[in-house]
Amino acid sequence: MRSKRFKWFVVAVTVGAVVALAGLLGAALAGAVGGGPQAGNQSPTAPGVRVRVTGGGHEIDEIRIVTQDAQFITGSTSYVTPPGALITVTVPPKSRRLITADFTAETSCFGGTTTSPNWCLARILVGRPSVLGACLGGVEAYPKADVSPDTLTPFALDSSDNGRQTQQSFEGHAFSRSIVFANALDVTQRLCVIAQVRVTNRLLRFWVDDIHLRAMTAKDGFGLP
Ligand SMILES: [Ca+2]
Ligand SMILES: [Ca+2]
Repeated sequence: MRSKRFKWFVVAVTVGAVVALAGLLGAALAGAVGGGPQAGNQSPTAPGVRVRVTGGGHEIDEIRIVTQDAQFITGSTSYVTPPGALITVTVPPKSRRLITADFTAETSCFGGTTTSPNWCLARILVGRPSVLGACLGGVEAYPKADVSPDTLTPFALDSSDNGRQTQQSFEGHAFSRSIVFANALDVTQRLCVIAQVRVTNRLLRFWVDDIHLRAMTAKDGFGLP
């Protein structure tokens, strides 16, 4: 026959397990009903992750696509827009739209030096289209890797592996960015979405070819301020 001490041990373990399970369930519910991260909040999380921004939208309102199959090559250390990597979307009066953009291309990041950084960078901006076809006053969409407080970590779409790669190091690469725009005006506003690229030193070259840029808007955008 089992001793009383053993029975109390079994009771204590059972109660402990129930309490732990209740705690886990409570934490999950708290997250579900608002105890967790909120849409649009920026909160420091684990070391190495500086800013987390969340957001979204409801049904898709617009999808705009541009493709470009001519190669583009640059050695610019300032951001430049590959020909054709521009798209426009609209935001109706008194409304908020999630604008989300996806970029994919064949790239080659080659040359450079034997010391870091030898990166080929990319970003997506949302701005105002000009009559001459430019995109003015662009704001970087999230994650704002290029203006992040986590300095020295811009977004490398490609790399030359410290000068070891050649022009023949063609690779398919892609990235996505999102932002919410609130139109407080009584008229529809047109916005431009552009992809831009640059290199981190003048000995590097960035080849970009066969671009597919897609921008979508979704109604009732939230977060991603
Ligand atoms: Ca091509
Ligand atoms: Ca590469």
